[in-house]
Amino acid sequence: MPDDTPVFRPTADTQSGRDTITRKARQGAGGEIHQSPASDQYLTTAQGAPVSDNQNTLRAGPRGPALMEDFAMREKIFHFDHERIPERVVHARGYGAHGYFEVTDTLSDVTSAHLFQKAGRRVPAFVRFSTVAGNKGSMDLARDVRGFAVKLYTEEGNWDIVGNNIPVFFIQDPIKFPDLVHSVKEEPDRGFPQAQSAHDNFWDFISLMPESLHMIMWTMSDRAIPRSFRFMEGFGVHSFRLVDAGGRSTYVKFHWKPRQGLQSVLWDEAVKINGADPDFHRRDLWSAIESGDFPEWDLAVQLFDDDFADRFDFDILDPTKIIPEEDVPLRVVGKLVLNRNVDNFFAETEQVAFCTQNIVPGVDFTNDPLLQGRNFSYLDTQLKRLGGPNFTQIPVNAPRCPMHHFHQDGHMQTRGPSGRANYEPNSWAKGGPRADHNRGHRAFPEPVEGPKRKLRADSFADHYSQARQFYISQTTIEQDHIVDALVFELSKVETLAIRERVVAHLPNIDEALAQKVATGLGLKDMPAPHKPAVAPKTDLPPSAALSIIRNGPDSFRGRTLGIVMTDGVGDDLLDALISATGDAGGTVVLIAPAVGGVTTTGGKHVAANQKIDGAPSVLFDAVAVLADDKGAALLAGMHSARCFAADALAHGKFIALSAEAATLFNAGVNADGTDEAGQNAGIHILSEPQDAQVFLQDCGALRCWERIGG
Ligand code: HDD
Repeated sequence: MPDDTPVFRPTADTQSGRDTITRKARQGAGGEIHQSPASDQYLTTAQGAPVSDNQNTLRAGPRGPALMEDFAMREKIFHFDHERIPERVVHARGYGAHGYFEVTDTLSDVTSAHLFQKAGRRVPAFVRFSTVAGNKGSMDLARDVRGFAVKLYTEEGNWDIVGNNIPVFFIQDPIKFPDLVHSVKEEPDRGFPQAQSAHDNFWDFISLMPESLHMIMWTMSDRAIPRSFRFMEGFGVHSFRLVDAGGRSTYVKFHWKPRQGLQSVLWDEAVKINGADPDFHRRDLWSAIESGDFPEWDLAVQLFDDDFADRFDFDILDPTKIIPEEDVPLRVVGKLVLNRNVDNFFAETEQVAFCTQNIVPGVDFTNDPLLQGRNFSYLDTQLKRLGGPNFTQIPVNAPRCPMHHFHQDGHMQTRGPSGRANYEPNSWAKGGPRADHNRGHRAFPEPVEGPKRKLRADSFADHYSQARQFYISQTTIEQDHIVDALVFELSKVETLAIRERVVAHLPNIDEALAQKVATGLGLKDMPAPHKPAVAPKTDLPPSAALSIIRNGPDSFRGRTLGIVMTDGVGDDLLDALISATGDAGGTVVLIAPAVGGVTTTGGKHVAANQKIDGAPSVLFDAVAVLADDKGAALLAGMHSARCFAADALAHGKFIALSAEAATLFNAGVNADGTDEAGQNAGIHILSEPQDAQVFLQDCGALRCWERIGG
């Protein structure tokens, strides 16, 4: 094997103990290390008293009753009993990492925010990605929106951009949020389904809420089954304001663009990944960071003014609408890099508290009603989840800039300022702290008037035009996936009337879409179309930015090749494939019939990372099988190897094979790689080591659509 073998991403399970110790020792975060190589540590209670016996409870006689007096036993069980905190009411399952945000282009022309005054300014960041509907223990590849919550620890306080990987939302008014969430979560009588929108309650709600249809197009698209957190975009969703030192306001929408490109899995892959590795996304992020392959996103802004807002076809305060990049181009102003895994999942990822209300001077809210409702909900929910108002003192939540305020006491208070003054104004501490009009956050003084009424603006009434724009912006492959997703989801709906009500909305988006879904569901008659409040616009142009396939990766960087090898694998081919993958910035996972590894033709022993049963091809971006005749026959007799091959073929994976392994994949493959049946696009027979380079070039594309009929 070559010396410059690409780093194998350690699997969390096999590396945990050893790795954790060195990592913690290196970073020293929090100061405390559970497992220490030093031998002079002894076990204590939480009060610090040394413990004499951690195996046996204090007893009266060897077979007698346990004694309440055993304070060490009582403290241990008491603490264990209280280990859990409520999981997030939505976005319960998530994974976080640390990094930094660096300004690459100043925004001083539009905002007074200190951060954006100078290119090169860098602040620490913490990001938590999540699914929405599933509970904390649910699987990563649910068809769902992904949360993309960013906390920037700026010199003017914490700024949270609590976004999603989809730029619009289901509803326009926060009063509908509990209904939306109730409808998608488990049905209350039976307590299932878990982490799935494919059930009656969700689609019942959607069918009665036409404003959700644009978002539904996004959630039925491949956006809802990303390949990993690293390959997805993030959006602030709402229109915010940037405000300059002179008080001038500019509207802004925030976009996070992955430098890795966009990539999603197929639904059949998602279903199988959930079984093979329910932690697929969190493992991917952890492994990438652990191996030094730090994911990066550009922060891009769309800036616009009231003139544009007045001209635009839709209300810029409506969170169910995008502003196409063609209408307001993106301006890249910074980069986000995630370069450090958490030391303790609970302390950091679980306890991190994002609040949309956390903004900094120079940034302000708009009257987007959903945003205004969120500003209440997030602070409120942290109180419930984290148990008191002092959650801002938990290290992951604490600002990294100086803080001076008169809040005091409360549960779990760890801050104990001395002195007499705990109110303001006071005459004790003449120097302050005092509010500073020039430095502090000032709300943009937008004049507001109007009668108090519960109503929805007419400018929010068009629910279909942008749903249509999204649909026509997709490639044919992606449109087919939307049809398949709708058919799948609605086929799980037991009530015919609900299925029909959903289908009745679709002609307002696209006639052919409606027809295909109706056919897929086997509906006897096409239901009468739902009558929209406002006639949908049919002249909105497609936007290339909305397609994943048009914005996919341009190389194999950050992606993974799974190589199945058997005894008798050729040294040259194996080495060449590993080197070529490393050169392309990818990672190799070696798979063998036994995890102990194989012996090459050259007599070298090569250890495997995975046994074939535990490493189905759905876990990899591309695959290879290197075997001699005997190895190929062995694999052909293994169900797991046959499934590996069948799935790789069906999912359009790029495939590299030693000539002997070709039969496992496709009876039609000729050893010389010729393809009479036309089924072998994307399949490379490696004869010479240099063929590996050509293979890796092919792998730069998303997948081989040609073979699977895209
Ligand atoms: Fe929310 C969590 C994103 C609408 C109420 N939301 C939460 C998280 C993300 C979002 C990423 C997870 C944060 C984390 O990782 O800790 N939510 C959104 C986006 C929305 C949105 C992009 C629409 C544009 N959310 C929304 C509304 C409400 C909430 C309308 C309530 C009126 N969201 C919450 C919450 C959560 C939450 C209940 C649960 C856990 C938490 O806040 O910290 O307050």
